[in-house]
Amino acid sequence: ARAQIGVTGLAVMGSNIARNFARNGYTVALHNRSIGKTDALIAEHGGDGEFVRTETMTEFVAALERPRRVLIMVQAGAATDSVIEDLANLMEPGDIIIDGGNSLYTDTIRREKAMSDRGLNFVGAGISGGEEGALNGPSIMPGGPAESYESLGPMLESIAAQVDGEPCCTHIGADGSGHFVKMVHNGIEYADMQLIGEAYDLMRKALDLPVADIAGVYRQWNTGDLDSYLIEITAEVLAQVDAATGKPLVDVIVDAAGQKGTGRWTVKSALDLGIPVTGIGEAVFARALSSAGDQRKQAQGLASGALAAAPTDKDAFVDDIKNALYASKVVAYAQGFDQIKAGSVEYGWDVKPGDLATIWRGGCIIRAKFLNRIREAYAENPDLPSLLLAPYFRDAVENAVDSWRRVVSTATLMGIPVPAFASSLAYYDGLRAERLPAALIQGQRDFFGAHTYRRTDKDGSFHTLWSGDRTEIEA
Ligand code: NBP
Repeated sequence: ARAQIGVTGLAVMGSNIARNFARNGYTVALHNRSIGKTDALIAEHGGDGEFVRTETMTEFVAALERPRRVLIMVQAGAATDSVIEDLANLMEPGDIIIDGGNSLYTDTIRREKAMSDRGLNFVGAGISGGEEGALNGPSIMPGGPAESYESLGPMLESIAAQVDGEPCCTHIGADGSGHFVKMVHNGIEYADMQLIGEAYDLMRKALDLPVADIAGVYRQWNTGDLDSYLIEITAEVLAQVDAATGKPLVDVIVDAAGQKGTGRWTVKSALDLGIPVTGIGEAVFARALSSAGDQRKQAQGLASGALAAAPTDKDAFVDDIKNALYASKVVAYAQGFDQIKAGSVEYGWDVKPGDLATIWRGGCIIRAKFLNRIREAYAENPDLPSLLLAPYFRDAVENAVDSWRRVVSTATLMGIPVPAFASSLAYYDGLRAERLPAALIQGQRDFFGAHTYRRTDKDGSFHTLWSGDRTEIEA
């Protein structure tokens, strides 16, 4: 037994993380359901460090020093359950099973309980950064028992991305917390991608800019406040020319966005927690609409109306779009952090939002300069009621708000869909409104269902006798 860590599941993610461990000086036991991937990894990258080739689960477990540490990187769902069961049958109390797949956090809560009943430590770890991150430094969000982080933490921190000398990995909280925050991270990623997409669509349809110029705009934005991985890759995708047709690649890609489920999970969880994640919700729905091919085809003749002319000052409107993107992005993060706060209270995790901003600065898909500002905001006030109320973001959004309104109104008048820009602005306006039409809704609810309402001028619950003499009674 000489390996310090084992990795089972050697598809793209697992093999790259195994190589990352090996490159950091750890001896890594390798296992995969079918031996081909194990052998391919050793043949192609055996020189990265010390690997122990194993064929069976029994051999694999026997190759590990104690307490054993095994990282599972197989398909989420039933495959993960079956691998956990196989491992648990061979492991001994104190050993650590880490699930690094994109598991649903409620599955992680269930698995952690089952494993702790058997004396094993179970760590659900969210890992972001795709294959490149897995190899060179991902952002890692491990949950599970705090004790297990003592032996595991230093190893994970050493393979994680590093920003300003700090690892993009920290213990998040008990059981499903790591996978929960990874899920919301992915939800924010959906919103960010949708917002970037809407900005692109406006530059094409409202301003008629050539795709190559739009690539240049993103490249330029990437030098300022919007500096982020997603903006950077957007410029690269837009600059790509299709070899077969000579057109921009983006013009030959079918405009139907796929999804694997983490965005949808985020919205479902937010609905249960009662947290409005409107930006993420719009992003998930926009992908669904994009994929409704037949409906879209049949709806193409629907009239748009013809109310507005395109903006005449293109440069000024590009600037407006940039500001609208920034403000909407702040809303998406504010909503995502609200959801994390609510999940943390619901499940008793004590997640620190500032820690997340810190470990999301590198390695992961939503890495951005902007996260430094979020980190500072929570350092200043850990109990921030909303990210929108942190002085820095408050100023930034207030400075952007005129642009934001011009963008949403221009898009609306021109018939260009901007669901995420528009819903983020509506959320901002709803949040800052002194009075909301919810008072009327309470009246309606009381009318048809005697649901009662509270009054602004005295305590208690009240009901109006709507079908009687319409006097008010205390309920
Ligand atoms: P996949 O999600 O494509 O899974 C392939 C691996 O699962 C192979 O090693 C396969 O073994 C194994 N496997 C399957 Br499928 N069913 C199994 C079973 N019943 N028992 C044992 N092994 C089984 O791999 P991936 O894209 O590398 O992702 C791994 C995990 O990381 C997933 O949970 C994914 O959601 C997550 N993740 C992926 C990314 C990404 O960018 N791709 C990013 C972050 C997280 P075989 O070789 O024998 O078929």
